[in-house]
Amino acid sequence: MSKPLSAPVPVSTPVTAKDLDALLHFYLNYVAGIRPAQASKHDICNALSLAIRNHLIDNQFVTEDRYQKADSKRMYYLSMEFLIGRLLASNLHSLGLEKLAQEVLQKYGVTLQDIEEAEPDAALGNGGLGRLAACFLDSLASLDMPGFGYGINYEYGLFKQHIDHGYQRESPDHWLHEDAPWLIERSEATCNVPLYGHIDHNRKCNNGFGPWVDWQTIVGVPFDIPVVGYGGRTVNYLRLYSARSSNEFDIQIFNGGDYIKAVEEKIYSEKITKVLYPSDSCWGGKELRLIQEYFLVSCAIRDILNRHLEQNNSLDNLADKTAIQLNDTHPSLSVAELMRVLMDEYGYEWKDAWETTQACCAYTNHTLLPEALEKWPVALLQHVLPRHLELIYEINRRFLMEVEAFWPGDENRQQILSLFEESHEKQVRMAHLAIVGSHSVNGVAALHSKLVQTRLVPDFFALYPERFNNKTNGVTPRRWIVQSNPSLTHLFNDTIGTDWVLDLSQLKKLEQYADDAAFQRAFAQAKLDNKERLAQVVREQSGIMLNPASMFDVQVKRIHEYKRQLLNILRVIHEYLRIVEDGKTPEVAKTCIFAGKAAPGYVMAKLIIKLINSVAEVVNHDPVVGGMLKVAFIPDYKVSLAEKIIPAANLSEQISTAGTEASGTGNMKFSMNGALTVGTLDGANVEILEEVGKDNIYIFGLSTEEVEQMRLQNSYISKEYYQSSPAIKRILDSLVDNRFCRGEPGIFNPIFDMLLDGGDYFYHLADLESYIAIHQQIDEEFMQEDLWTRKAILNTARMGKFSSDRTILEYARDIWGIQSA
Ligand code: 26V
Repeated sequence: MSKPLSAPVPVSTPVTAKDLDALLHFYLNYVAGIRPAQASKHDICNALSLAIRNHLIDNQFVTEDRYQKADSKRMYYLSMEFLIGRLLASNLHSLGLEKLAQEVLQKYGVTLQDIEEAEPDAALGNGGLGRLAACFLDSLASLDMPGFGYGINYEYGLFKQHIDHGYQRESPDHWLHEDAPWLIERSEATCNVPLYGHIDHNRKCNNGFGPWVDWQTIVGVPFDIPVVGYGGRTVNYLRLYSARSSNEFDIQIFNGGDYIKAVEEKIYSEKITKVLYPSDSCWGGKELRLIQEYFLVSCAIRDILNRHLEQNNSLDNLADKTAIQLNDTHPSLSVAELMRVLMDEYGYEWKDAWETTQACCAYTNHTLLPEALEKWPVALLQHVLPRHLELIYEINRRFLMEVEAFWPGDENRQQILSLFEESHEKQVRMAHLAIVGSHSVNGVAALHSKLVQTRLVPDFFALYPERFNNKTNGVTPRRWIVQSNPSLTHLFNDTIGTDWVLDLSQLKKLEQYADDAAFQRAFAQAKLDNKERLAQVVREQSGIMLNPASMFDVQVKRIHEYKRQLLNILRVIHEYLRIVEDGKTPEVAKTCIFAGKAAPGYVMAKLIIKLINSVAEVVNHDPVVGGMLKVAFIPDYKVSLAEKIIPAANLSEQISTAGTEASGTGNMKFSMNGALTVGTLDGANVEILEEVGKDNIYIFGLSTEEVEQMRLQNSYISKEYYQSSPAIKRILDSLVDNRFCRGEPGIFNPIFDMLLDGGDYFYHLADLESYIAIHQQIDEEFMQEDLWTRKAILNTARMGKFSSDRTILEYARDIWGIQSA
């Protein structure tokens, strides 16, 4: 973390090439202590970022003055993950400083692109949930809205992935080791986080509870990343907290003479923000993760209240001026923390504290998978946060009285709805806490929101129907078109002007060019440029050769059984066997591209990666295939890689089992960039179908209702598909006949067994035949170039709905009550 120098700099805000040049020189020479002539790309990247940062800081002050003058209501987005990726390119673009930077860098003999590529990704998230948070921050700032991110300043982001003999290997991503020029330390806003201790039941405070005593303190130090909106007018911030040990605490022990213990305590405290937890196939119940969540909540609530009190006399009007959005249940301790602070520290009565808490908080659900729903053991909460547990008991007691009034004498309902689950180990259901403590509960796509209401928590929906709503996800067109796809951006700008960047519905105007031969040619050329660019990157980074003339058929996302990368590779095996065993000559040359990380403890997901790599090894070297079918697993998927892969895709694979993918946002990015989707009726695919029309998307497979019916009736028997379909039998047998497991006999048996004897929980075999069939149709249509390009153009033109600007406007209107200022 580099601290900005307090000595005067030549000019604060670079507006001419001369200014920028002087600043760059200053940061290289006097801050980094490097002769500019000897600076590496990394050094230049840092210096340039620091120079640009001055601009952001100036604009941030102006923005804050504007919000204060307007006495704006503010929204705080609490999230354990912000997957922001690289910032130099997007910040330069938002400020309109790209040309200037290019000009100045000539002197250093490097291009702006070289320098942008030297920036490490900030990988402070696992996947969709964290990337959504980053897109939302971009939209909030671009819409001039007072919305701010609160998260954790992990020292290690999501692990780096290497592929070793086809197996995933993980290594740490120590991104903060390198200088982090975008982080601005705000030590003046440091806060104390209490942990452990106990309740003294022998005493009573004014609020009727015994005091929480003997707690230990961890210190939260905030670091701000400026978030600039498109055009540069608004600069909000993302505030990330690092944990430090408390000085008082250390001094006490030091004075006691126990030096080693003091150092141990310090190490323990700092451990809290060391590492991002990879989302696993199931919850671990890990104490450190609970402490991380509380650490974020405690720091954020403290900061929010302090900010409020800087502008207001009391907390009485907190809810008029504050919205707190809980990104999934991870920050849902906010409900208990806000109650605690309002009552224990500010003396509010339960009723007023509760009204304020509910009016401030709102909760977004991002998953229906039972294993991903957070539950914390009561014993653990009792140990770490005794006061919060006591408050949760009281919240539950009062809530169950409401349930009793609504459904008198219905003990079953009480059990279903209770915040506590009485299993072998008593647990708190964090989703229930979030729902009870919020005025709004939303899902992230129309289908998902409906399933939240009908399947996940139907009794809560019956009790509080007005609380539930949908906010279909979106993505920022600034990063996902303008920045990642310059070729297409130029074509759009030349054809319909530039207004679409802040109003994506304008892309509709492209529809009239769908049949225009010149436009089609230019559109197809942009796609080819992107494919060549990707081929070059992949060749340089991992030595894999891609043929840009082939169809790029792409599935990139976290590796998970429900996302069904396995279905995809089974289909690839089928196409391979058709060539080598049935003598079929493929009509379309195809490259099947995969990328994504598996959680380190998720054995099946890691085996699927190995299978993909093993199939690649065989298919890519089989002379009979003659290069007509290729498989490529691109290692270390991350935001900056997505920016290169997505614009290069012809076909986007969105093939989760219906009813399992809450929304998906990759699906939106692909379609905007002119890829056609092959997908199930799941998540936001349903709405993409509505927008682009059934002729411009390839839908296959079981519907949510069909899957549900089959589950209820226990009528899905995967073995029957194996026995009745020769094609399926042949594919599955190839997993165990050592065709793909050279040198490691039997390694894929667990996949074979899971599919046939393990019940195939995600219904791979039920959808395999229709998936194979639709790929046949896709191949035929891909050969008709004009037809394909027309469909691709219509995809792009009709994706206006999926801008995160639209999503944020809906949240602002329906949930937060915030306005542009
Ligand atoms: C679970 C866990 C469990 C272990 C500890 C770390 C951790 C972190 C996250 C999660 C659950 C993540 C849920 C999630 O990422 N949902 C995704 O949200 C996207 C944005 O709404 C949505 O597009 C995806 O469909 C959905 O899977």
